[in-house]
Amino acid sequence: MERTLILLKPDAVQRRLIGPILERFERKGLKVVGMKLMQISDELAATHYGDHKGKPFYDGLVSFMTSAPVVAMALEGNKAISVCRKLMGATFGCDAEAGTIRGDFGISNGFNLVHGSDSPEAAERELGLFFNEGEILEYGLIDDSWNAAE
Ligand code: DAT
Ligand code: MG
Repeated sequence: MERTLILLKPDAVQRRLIGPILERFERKGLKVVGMKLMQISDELAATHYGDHKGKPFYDGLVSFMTSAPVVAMALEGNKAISVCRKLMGATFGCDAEAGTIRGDFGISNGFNLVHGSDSPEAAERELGLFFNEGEILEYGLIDDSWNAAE
């Protein structure tokens, strides 16, 4: 089982797409183990996207991410990190395949609706940035036992 950090970015919230996007992850079989609406600080956005510091789009990215609330989610499942990246699609909406979140809901490069951790190391770091102790819950779902029998 893996956990990953998913953010529904300000464009997703502003466009009232929280429900349709969350549905993509839920119906695939991912389990929501943490979720909150957050107005993030410049500092948190800068730390989260620290690897991109110095790139031409960085300042715009930080101001976009702090422009309105985001929904932060911790999702759990079998290969959750790569499964979520596949559901999201390629970075730019114009390149993302139809059937993916970015491919179905947008065409922009930067306003691409959703963030997902890209490695186990990133997931651990990013979950720690967005969730405090006790905000990620452990609970059972009936199909956990079915998965265990696979
Ligand atoms: P991803 O979000 O697919 O992991 P990334 O980590 O390379 O992509 O970039 C982080 C975000 O920065 C991305 O979701 C959108 C924005 N971004 C990346 N490259 C960009 C570019 N060339 N122009 C505008 N925004 C860009
Ligand atoms: Mg990335």
